[in-house]
Amino acid sequence: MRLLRPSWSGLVRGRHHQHHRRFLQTTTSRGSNGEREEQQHSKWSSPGSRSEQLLYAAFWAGGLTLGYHWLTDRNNRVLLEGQKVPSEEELEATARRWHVTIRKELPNYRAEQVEQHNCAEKRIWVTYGLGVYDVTDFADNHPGGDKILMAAGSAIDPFWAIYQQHNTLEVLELLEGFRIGNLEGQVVTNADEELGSPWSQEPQRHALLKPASKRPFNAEPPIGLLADQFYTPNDLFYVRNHLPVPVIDPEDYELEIEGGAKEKTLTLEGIKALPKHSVTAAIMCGGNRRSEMTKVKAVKGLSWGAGAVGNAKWSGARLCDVLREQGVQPDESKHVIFEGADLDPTSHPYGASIPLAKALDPRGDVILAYEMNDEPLSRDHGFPIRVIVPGTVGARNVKWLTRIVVADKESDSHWQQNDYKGFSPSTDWDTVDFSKSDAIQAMPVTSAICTPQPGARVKVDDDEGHITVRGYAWSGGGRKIVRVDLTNDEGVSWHVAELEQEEIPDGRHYGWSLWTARLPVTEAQRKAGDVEIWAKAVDSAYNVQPEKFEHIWNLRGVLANAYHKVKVKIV
Ligand SMILES: Nc1nc2c(c(=O)[nH]1)N[C@H]1C(S)=C(S)[C@@H](COP(=O)(O)O)O[C@H]1N2
Ligand SMILES: [Mo]
Repeated sequence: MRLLRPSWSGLVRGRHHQHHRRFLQTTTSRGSNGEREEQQHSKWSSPGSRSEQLLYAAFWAGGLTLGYHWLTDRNNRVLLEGQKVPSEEELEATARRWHVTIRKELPNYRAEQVEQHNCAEKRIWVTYGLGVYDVTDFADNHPGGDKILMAAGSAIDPFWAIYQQHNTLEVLELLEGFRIGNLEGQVVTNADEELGSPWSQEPQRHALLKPASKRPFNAEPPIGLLADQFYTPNDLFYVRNHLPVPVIDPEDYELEIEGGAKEKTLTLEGIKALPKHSVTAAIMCGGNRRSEMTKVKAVKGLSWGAGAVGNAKWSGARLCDVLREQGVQPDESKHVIFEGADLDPTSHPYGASIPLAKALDPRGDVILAYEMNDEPLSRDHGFPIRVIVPGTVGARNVKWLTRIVVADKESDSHWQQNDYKGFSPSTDWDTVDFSKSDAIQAMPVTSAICTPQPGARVKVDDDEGHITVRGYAWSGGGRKIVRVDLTNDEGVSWHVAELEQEEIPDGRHYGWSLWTARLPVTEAQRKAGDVEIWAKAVDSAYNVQPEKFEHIWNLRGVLANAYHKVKVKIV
């Protein structure tokens, strides 16, 4: 199969100047709003130790996926000695300038010279922009530090180009402390669009999708629009990419299937020739509403509002049909692993898995989708094929699906093993053991108020003294929403919303429910002007949202399903 993939996988292995140059060219347009936002949402109470910072830097410089999550939100500051405490802006400006600044007091090195320093014995050098850095101590100080060898003797820019979350002020500052020279004969241009940059082939996006991070692209629509339509318009559907979007020629597309009696490869036409099945399913990111949880205490991860969810009609072939045809037998202990065409810098594809039981269950409605709301999938949403696992956390709905494996074990991907798991509020980054928690599959019940928006000036309906509130509710595992309760007096009185939902039996109810509630506003509230509205949904198992985030807080900020609370002004 010939897949046109963004081309860093070769670059990682390569050690040539050509590559240096290409890497360099991606550096000038860094510093997007996304990471600034992340920093704002993530004040850590105490700065880490120096060695901790080195550890993070080692991970980062190696482009290790595990590391980038750790690094993302560290807001610790490393001040160079003798420096007075500068303002945030000054620091930012300085840090951003460093890698494009020639430091005259330091020697110049050619790329070939840097290349020699590719192991601890010869010292480990890397370049970033115009800077040459000796990062040997990063590698020495931590067992995982050997990951830095991937960048040893070459540029770390491509890692940043892919995981731009690393491109934080504190890391820039830390790195500059290891600067030993300038890279000779390099021109820094802004050529992200240049062929060969992993980001040169990103699709156009709707202007209303507000990025939480630009590279990889992660964005949600304005929440105020979310409850306008039962089916979220495709181009406003949130996008959650961990890597650059792969370019796939539908003619060349092939899906490998391993498991059962035979191995098989399906073409796009082959998949389309199978019986077509449609399912309405909401897809929700495990990090949806993280920005509310992080207010209790900082968590690591993209700062999603309540818009990392959308509802669509998905159409394609049923996975159970495909697996049965292969002769796959039910086995409660097995898993189905999915791989995408998007590769990380170590050439590992995005991957995730689900229990085989879910995949084989006709009522599980797992499909190999090629249509979203009756249109071909867009590139951002997984063109030409993605797996839809209704009722299951977004992360398992693998896009750009290229491989399905029936296996004895779960996917060993980072995203299955070391991410998208819940923990106790008392678990911190020193005590966390990802192997001890189950991977999130079915999502818990949640809801959000879409209108009015926080801070909105809401007019009271004159005749009846009500305000109108609208939003969405959803629960995982096919559990239908049975009720949404609202209060504007901190739970003294509750008002049941009217639901708009599909008539699908419980257990197989995968779409979201939109709801509308009319809340009476008292004279006192009118006078005071401020009202806080709370929403909580109840699913068919009578599971209900927890009241507050304090008791469900977890270090990755997933499963953020406490009551949604919105303060508005009554006018
Ligand atoms: N191949 C691939 N599949 C993927 C991802 C990815 O980065 N690569 N992100 C996952 C996550 S975490 C989510 S929440 C959903 C988002 O789907 P969407 O972008 O279509 O909304 O896709 C999932 N599938
Ligand atoms: Mo996600």
